[in-house]
Amino acid sequence: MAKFITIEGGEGAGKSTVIKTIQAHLQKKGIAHIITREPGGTVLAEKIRSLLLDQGDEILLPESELLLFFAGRYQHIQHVIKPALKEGLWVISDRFVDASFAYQGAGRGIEEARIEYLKEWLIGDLCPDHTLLLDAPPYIGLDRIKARGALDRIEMEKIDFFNRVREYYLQLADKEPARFHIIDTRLCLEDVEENVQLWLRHLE
Ligand code: Z5A
Repeated sequence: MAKFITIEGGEGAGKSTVIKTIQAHLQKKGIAHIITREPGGTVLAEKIRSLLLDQGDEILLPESELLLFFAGRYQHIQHVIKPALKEGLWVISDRFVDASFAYQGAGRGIEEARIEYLKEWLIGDLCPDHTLLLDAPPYIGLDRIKARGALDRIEMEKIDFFNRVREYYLQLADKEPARFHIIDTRLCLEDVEENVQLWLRHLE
């Protein structure tokens, strides 16, 4: 049966790296799937991604930021996620709505009830079957992405912002243990990959 799997975590936690491991595993097992991401996932939502991540001349206000994430997400759900699940494909998404609660809620301070309202309205009962949370103290991920090149608009936030995001994710994982699986990405790449493989075997 089709599964909807999301990958969450802080900046540079290793989501892209882990998704390659998941993709290789699904290909080996002959499981039909798509890999997608938020913000993004459709032509229009990728344009919204640029609005969200590029450094612009005008300050993007937290509420506008939240609404842009949800606008892209709605396109993504209707045009990509739901059709793929309906076709029986597994959907692996690099981030989904948990990120709005973590970043715009805990990070920016937008009231959770407002995000919950958008979630109920636009997402309804679509919920990931499994969420892999890649966890490491923010300074580790930030050092990794700094080594990779220039930072985007959100990556330029202060460390306190990322600490609140991390704390939120860990609390959510604690509240929903059946959906979440946490992988410690302080470990070296080989150990992270081995832990991802173990988790994948457990999913089948
Ligand atoms: N955002 C939001 O605010 N609200 C929302 O609703 C949504 C998103 C959906 C873009 O997301 C931004 O949007 C993001 C959250 C916000 N904020 N920021 N900043 P994104 O997912 O596209 O971007 P990201 O979180 O910054 O991901 P990233 O930079 O692409 O990182 P990653 O995919 O998690 O990591 P990676 O590319 O796999 O690894 C980074 C580097 O570290 C790379 O050189 C790896 O080789 C290295 N690495 C990875 N793992 C290891 C280990 N274990 N050891 C050593 N080195 C490692």
